[in-house]
Amino acid sequence: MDPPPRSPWPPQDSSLGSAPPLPADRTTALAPPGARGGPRILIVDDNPDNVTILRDRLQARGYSTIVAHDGEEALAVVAALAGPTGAPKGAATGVPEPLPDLILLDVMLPKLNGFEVARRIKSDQSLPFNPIIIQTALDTTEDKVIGLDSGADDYITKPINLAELEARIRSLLRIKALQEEVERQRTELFAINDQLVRIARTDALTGIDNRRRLEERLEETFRHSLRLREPFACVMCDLDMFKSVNDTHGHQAGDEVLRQFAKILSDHAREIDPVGRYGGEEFMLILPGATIEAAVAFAERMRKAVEGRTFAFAGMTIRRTVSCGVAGWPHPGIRDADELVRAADNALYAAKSGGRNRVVRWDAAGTGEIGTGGAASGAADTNDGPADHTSHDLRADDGDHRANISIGSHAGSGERVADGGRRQPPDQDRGAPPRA
Ligand code: GH3
Ligand code: MG
Ligand code: MG
Repeated sequence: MDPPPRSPWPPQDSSLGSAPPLPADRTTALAPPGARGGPRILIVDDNPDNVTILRDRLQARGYSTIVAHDGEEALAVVAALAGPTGAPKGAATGVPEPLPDLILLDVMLPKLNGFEVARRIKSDQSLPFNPIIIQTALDTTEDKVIGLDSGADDYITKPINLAELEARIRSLLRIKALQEEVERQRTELFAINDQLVRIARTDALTGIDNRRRLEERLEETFRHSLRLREPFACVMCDLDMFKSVNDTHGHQAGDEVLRQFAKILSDHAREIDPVGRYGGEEFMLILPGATIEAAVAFAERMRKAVEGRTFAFAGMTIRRTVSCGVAGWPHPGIRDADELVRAADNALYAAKSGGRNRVVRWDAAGTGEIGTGGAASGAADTNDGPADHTSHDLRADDGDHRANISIGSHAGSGERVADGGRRQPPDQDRGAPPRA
C-alpha cells in the first residue's frame, strides 16, 4: 500500500478549500470497518474552513463526525450525549446517540479554550475513556505540556498533516478499543465474582443461606447486638425422623420436603431474620433484636405450622414434625456466637431427647422452662404408618450431657426432664454423643 499523502494542513496560504481528493480504492482501503457507522469524531474548531476540511477528510475515511464551534458547545455536546452515569443517552428522538469515540480539539476557541475543555471532560469520572487530540497552533513545547497536562491524550501541531492526524486517530482508537475490552472483561469478572459469592453463600438444594453464610451472619449479628446492647436469638431446627422419609419415599421426596420446609421457615421469618440450612435436615434462624421469650414463641408458631402441614411429592403426602432449640443473648453463660450456637444445639438435643416435636429453651442457670412441646414424637407419614422412634431416643444421655438444659412439657404438666444442676457454658457440652 502506498504511504498516505503528507500534505501540510492547513495550507500555509490559508486557502483551506476542500480536502485533497482520495482515489476511490484508497478510501475503501483505509476506511475503518462499518464506514457509515464508523467511529464518531467530535471536531471542535471555530474556523469554518478548518471544520470543512477536517470533516470532509474524516468522512472520506469512513468516520462519522459531529462539530462544535466553541468550548462551551463542545462540553454541551458531550453532556447531551452522556446519560447521568455516562451511559449513552437517547437523543430527543429516542434514538440512542453514542458519545464520540475521539475528540479533535482546537486550543484557541471562543468562550472556553481547548485546555479547559480537555480538563473538564477528563475530570468527569462518569464518562468512559474519550481520547482527545489537541491541535496546537504553535509548535511550542509549552503548549504541548499544558495540553497533555490538561488530560489530552495526544497533540498535533498546525499546520496539520492529515496523514499524521489519521495515524494518531487510528492509534488512539486502538487504545480505546483495548481499554473498552479491559472494561468489558472487568465488568464480566465482577459479575462472575458476584455469582460465585452468591453460590458460596447459598444452599444449592433450598436456595437459602448455607452454613458458611449463617456463621458470617451470626458473627455480624453478635457484633451488632454487642454494640447496640440489643438482644438476639438463635433457633436450631431439626426435622424429626427425617431419615424415614428417604427410606420410605426415596431421596427425591426427602429433598422436596427439605425445600418445602425451608420455605416454611422463610415464610415465618421476618425479612431481617437470616434463615439457613446448617446441614442435612438441620436449619438455623437468627433473630436480631429478639428476646429469648419472643424467639421461643416464634419457634413454637413455626413448629405448629410444620405439624399441621402436609408435604406433597409426586402424589404422596408426607407428614413431619420439627424439634427446635432456642438460645438467646445476652446471657451470662454465653460469651460469643459460637457459644450461642452450641447452646441452641444443646437445647435441640434436649428437644429430641424429650420426645421430639417440641421447642426447648436453653438456660444455663437452670431456671428456664420449656418453650413449648407438642405431640410426643414425630408425626407419622400418612403413607408409612407410625414411625419407630426407639433408635432416636437419646434420653439416656440427658443427665450426663445436657445438665444445663431445663425442659418440661408444653402441655402444661410442668415436667422438668433434665436439670442436673451443673452450671457450665454450652461449649463444655460438646463431648455429648451426636444426635442420631
Ligand atoms: P431425628 O429425629 O433424631 O433428627 O432423626 P432423623 O432421622 O431426622 O435424623 P438422622 O440424623 O438419623 O437422619 C438424618 C437424615 O437426613 C439422614 C440423611 O440421609 C438425611 N439427609 C441429610 N441431608 C439430606 C438431603 O440433602 N436430602 C435428603 N433427601 N436427605 C438428607
Ligand atoms: Mg432429624
Ligand atoms: Mg439431624
